[in-house]
Amino acid sequence: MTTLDEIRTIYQLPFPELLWRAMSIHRAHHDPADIQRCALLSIKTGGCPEDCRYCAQSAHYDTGVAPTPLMTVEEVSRRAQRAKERGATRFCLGAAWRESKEGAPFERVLEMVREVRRLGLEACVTLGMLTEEQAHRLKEAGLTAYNHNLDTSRRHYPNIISTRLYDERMQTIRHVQKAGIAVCCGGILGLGENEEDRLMLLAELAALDPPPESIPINCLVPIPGTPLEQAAPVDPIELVRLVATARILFPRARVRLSAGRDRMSRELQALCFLAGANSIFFGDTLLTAPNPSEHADAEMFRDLGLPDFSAASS
Ligand code: SAM
Ligand code: DTB
Ligand code: SF4
Repeated sequence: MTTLDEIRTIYQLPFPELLWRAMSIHRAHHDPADIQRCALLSIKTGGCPEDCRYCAQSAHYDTGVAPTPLMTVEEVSRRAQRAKERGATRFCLGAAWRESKEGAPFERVLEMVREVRRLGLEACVTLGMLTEEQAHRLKEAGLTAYNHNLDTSRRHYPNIISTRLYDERMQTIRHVQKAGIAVCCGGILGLGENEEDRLMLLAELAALDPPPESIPINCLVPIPGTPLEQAAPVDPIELVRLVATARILFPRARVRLSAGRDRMSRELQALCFLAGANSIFFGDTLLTAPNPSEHADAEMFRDLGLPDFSAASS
């Protein structure tokens, strides 16, 4: 197991050394030109009972996000086909739930997963807390990965969310692992945490067995109406250091440069890809917040000489 001291030593290496190590490990395990494109769809937006202080969808804050009912399987199918045509290989479905519902809504989500798999896409869902039984049923439906973020360090967590415990997150992750589904688990930078908190989050991820298959690194998208609307932006060099450290600690994982790319320069994103980020969300919106336009991403990929984005721009 990697200790916090070891993680800190890596993170604090001189920048060129850190980047070189991350690049070497990246190349040993991946084609560095292969950046996974994930499409993201909110299948049930807003009205969430949790009080996550960063979230546009929490019912505790007045963010102007109108709650919607659960989407139909037909609509999900249409969106997934469109995403596939634009070069997505993974389709991610998000629901603003505290825990996954039983009965008809859950059956519908299972059907959505089957449909996404039928289209030949990887399927990932994020539905809040899951029971062991629900995890098994998702596995049977063909689910590729379950996204459940730890968000921040255990000690900073209560400052961000008061309606659930870190250990409840851990328990859902265990249920997912037990069902044989890959875990997608990461966090958010810019929640008022310090460097140590970020490294502690990486240590929590490193203690998972098996390690996460993918690690989303989100930068806070500040949402007007939430307690974190005025949070300071993440320092770009700190972001690159964290991506590089994650790459070194998790050689095989997809490190996903997730929310917040709309406020990043192309140069910063390019540095993140050098440091080992090899997955993005693409499409004009994330769940509720803006993402770079498909056109801007296609252009960036073309300029970086990264393959296969041409279909998206035509
Ligand atoms: N309700 C489920 C849950 O919380 O697990 C699934 C949906 S939730 C929106 C998925 C993840 O999106 C959160 O765990 C958080 O890491 C990320 N997220 C939400 N709002 C964000 C924001 N404003 N900026 C960056 N990341 C955000
Ligand atoms: C993840 O780590 N980031 C995505 C996905 N998993 C579900 C969500 C980002 C949400 C950004 C805020 C919004 O769109 O409301
Ligand atoms: Fe609800 Fe998820 Fe948003 Fe928290 S992050 S308020 S659980 S939708």
